[in-house]
Amino acid sequence: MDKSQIVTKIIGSPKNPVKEKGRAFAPTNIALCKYWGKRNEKINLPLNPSLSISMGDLGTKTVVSMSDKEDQVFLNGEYLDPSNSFTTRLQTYLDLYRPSPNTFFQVHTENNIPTAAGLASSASGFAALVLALNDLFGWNLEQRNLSILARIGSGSASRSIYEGFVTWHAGEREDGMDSYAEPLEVRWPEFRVGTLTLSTEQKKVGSRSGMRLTKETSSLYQGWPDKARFDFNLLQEAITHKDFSQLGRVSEGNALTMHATMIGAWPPLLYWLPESVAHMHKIWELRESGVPVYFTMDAGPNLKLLFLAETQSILEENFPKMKVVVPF
Ligand code: 2P0
Repeated sequence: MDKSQIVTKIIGSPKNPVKEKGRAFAPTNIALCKYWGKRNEKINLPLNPSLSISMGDLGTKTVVSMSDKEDQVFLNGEYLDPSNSFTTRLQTYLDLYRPSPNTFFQVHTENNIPTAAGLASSASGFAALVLALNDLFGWNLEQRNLSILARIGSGSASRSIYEGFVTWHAGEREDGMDSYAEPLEVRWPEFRVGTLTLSTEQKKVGSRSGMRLTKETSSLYQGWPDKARFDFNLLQEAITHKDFSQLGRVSEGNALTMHATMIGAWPPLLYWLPESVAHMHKIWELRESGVPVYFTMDAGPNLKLLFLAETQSILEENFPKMKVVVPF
């Protein structure tokens, strides 16, 4: 099954817009149980379930309309050259929704994620685009189908359709119709995520090729899907009972295990910088001294701290550059 067959299954054949402009916002998200490795690369089907927290009002706002000449993409108010890789990736995705081959789109997309924060924007970007298209074409799709359409743009975008804690089921079907995200009905207003930006350099190996390399060459990868399934269940339990230390332990262990699989790849994939490791030690020392703080890391050198409101001031003292996100 390819992307266009999935789109046809969900929206039927492409239709004309029902309004002039479609608008939407979607939050970015940080995984506590990571998505790492695909069972199908064409339609982004994961080998393991994942669980994330959406980052409140940090994310992407998108406005989409039709245009008669050519596709036009504006990022943060700036027109992008048609050869820009952001534009071409978007165009390939928009091909799935054109009412006819000579209809074009104008897309205005704005990220309020500080570009230096080390927070992925493809997740909120594809989720906001799908939600804006749903508005433009009047599809009135249920969220599960919106999540599937976002997933075929970028895996982690399936989770950015929702706020709060979100689970993404790996699914088993070849067409991926059982691989969608759903929100957990738990609000945790005291929950905090602190972002520590240690480097803003463009990474040499992106997530997409990093996942493939790890799956194909790391002998440690074998154990990953089972470990992730186990952590996924423990995290759901921790969230349901608001057990912060279980949430922190499992999230930190899950991130470190994912990184261990990458380090075991060949050529080795090590996203950490010396500063990343220095900050890990600092967090472990603080924890030893009784401060309940944990971290998670994605495909990059930056750390995201997990803590509760009651420890915010002590952590701000220890990490003056940390930016605090309040997800609820
Ligand atoms: C995650 N990451 O769960 C994991 C942890 C990076 C590390 O999802 O190929 O950009 O578009 O499906 O979603 C990044 O992968 O990859 C990612 P594609 P995506 O957040």
